Amino acid sequence: MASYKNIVVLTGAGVSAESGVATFRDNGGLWEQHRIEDVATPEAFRRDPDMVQNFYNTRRAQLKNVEPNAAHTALGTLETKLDGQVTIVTQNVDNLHERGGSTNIIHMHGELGKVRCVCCRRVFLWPDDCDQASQCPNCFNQSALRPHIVWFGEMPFEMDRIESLLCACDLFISIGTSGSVYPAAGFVSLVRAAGTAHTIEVNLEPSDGASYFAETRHGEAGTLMPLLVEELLA
Ligand code: BV8
Repeated sequence: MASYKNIVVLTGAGVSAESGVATFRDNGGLWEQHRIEDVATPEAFRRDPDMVQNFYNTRRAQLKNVEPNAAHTALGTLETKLDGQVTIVTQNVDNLHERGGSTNIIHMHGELGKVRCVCCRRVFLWPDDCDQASQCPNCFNQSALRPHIVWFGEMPFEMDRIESLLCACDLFISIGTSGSVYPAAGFVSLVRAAGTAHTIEVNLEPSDGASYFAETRHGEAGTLMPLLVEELLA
């Protein structure tokens, strides 16, 4: 395998599946238990903030019971050992990439372990439950803290930086995502339009965007990623 100096890795819920974190669209996934419109939109939060806060409180609590898997730790090793740059752009809101050893991470859809004040817009680490009685530690407003999550209809974080990275990379790897949500699902097209980067999809099954990738490896990320990282570091 060629040697790469500037790798961008996009991850989705599938990279955390073997850690026991529910995905969205697999059997038993989150969107089977809840409608997106009821828990992951600004309108839902305005309509029923307690329902939305509970949805995220439940997932935040689950984070305490899961561990990074071999895919997370393989990516941490890649960042540590590659003679070049590795950037993780994750759609996931869990903290398993951090706990797997990666440090160069962009959480484009936010983070479960943080809340944001809708009044003063400050962001706070928040490992426990958040509800309408929670008070902003900065401006002391009550009922002002929301999950620091990008909901449907909201602009993902750091898009300019992400687009620059995608245009400059020489390898784009997509891991564990169904390719059904934009703008993340369009990243591979942006990489292909920008130049000559190699593109690899690592997914349990072909994603909606599989045909856009120069190379696809189908199977469990926890098995495939250590092998791919070994090739990249050889
Ligand atoms: C925006 C945080 C604009 C919440 C999430 C048409 C074109 C372009 C856009 C749109 C469009 N129609 C509608 C839109 C807008 C919308 C969208 O794309 N909708 C979809 C449904 C069509 N997008 C948005 O709203 C985005 N914002 O467009 O803003 C804008 C412009 C100006 C001003 C303001 C706004 C924001 C979207 C972000 C929503 N938030 N997450 C939360 O977590 O609760 S989305 C959520 O689902 C994830 O973050 C992720 O992004 C997305 C997809 O999930 P995946 O990660 O892919 O997981 P999934 O379960 O689907 O798939 C798992 C995969 O893993 C499977 O393929 C499976 O086979 C595989 N797998 C399973 N196990 C393993 C495995 N692979 C390997 N190993 C395993 N062991």
